[in-house]
Amino acid sequence: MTTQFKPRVFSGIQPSGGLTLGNYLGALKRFAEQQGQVETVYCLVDLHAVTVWQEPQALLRQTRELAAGFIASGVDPEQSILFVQSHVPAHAELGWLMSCVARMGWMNRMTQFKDKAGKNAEKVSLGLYAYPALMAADILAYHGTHVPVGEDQKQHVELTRDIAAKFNHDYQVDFFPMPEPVIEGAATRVMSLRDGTKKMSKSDPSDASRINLTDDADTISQKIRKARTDADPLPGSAEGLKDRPEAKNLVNIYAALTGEKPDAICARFEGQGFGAFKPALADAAVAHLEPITRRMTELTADPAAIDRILRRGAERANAIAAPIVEETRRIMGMIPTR
Ligand code: AQP
Repeated sequence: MTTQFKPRVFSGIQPSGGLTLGNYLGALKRFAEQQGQVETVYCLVDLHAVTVWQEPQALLRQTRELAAGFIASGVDPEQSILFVQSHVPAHAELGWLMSCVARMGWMNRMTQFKDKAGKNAEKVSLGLYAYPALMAADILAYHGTHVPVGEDQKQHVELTRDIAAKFNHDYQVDFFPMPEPVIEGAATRVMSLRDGTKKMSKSDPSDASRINLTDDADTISQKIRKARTDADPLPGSAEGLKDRPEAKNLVNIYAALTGEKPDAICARFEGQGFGAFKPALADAAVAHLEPITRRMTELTADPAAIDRILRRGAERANAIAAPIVEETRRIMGMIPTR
């Protein structure tokens, strides 16, 4: 008989830099929308962030800023469990156990590792390579069933399913659920403003490539005005954006911000150049992001209050994850601690 797992949403974001519009549309906005429908567990994954060098003071600041970004985007720390990964030992422990289940061949296929390591694969940390096994543990430590992510993380959630299935098969149990990646909406992959073939990323060396959630109205407008586009006017329907990555990206961002369909946006701006479209996009971005930025500034002014929220979240997270890890150890044949 297969176990019916209680639906539980789990997702995380790395405090590896300031939040971008990509993180907001691909993750935060959707995290807030999931609340109330099912139990929601959201994690600031600092153990993932340190797989590449993080200057300690910057990591501290970025983690608090990320917590403020979650809350300002509508994640309610009462309704959701909001916490820092390194505060809950279950992550590191289950990460090790899951890295003993994952196979080298599976890990070698992970495209994010190849992208991040580039030609430097011999010099990057072992942690960067093992990252997907830790991510699997993050999800499985809560018996997470639904994982809202952007396109870039789909492969890692699929690997989590492979690890869960192998564990269940090897130990003849039905202990871990098969988590589903939830990839929905117009902005599952927001692209760089400088290169429509690269995703918008908080660690891109070019600040002009992204909109940060801390950018003020003038900076947002300027970045959108300077965003790379082609010379053609907007087509009458979204179909006409095929093979025009930069144009498609700007229309998709507008759609995700306003809730209007890309087809309707194209029909409204048909025949007009980006000189007409960009100011409308800048207005929509500023109107949407301004209250979030303001709230983030208020919240980060009181770091002690943020730390209290995160510690309380860690207690709630630990209450779910610790018994799941204890049971994992028992299944594997380790002497119970109690
Ligand atoms: N450009 C994007 N479009 C849509 N979704 C995105 N996400 C990230 N970038 C985009 C989603 O945000 C969540 C958190 O991502 P993460 O911080 O854990 O790592 P990442 O995917 O590697 O994000 P970044 O911004 O590119 O960070 P760095 O530069 O440190 O690697 C995920 O759900 C992700 O899909």
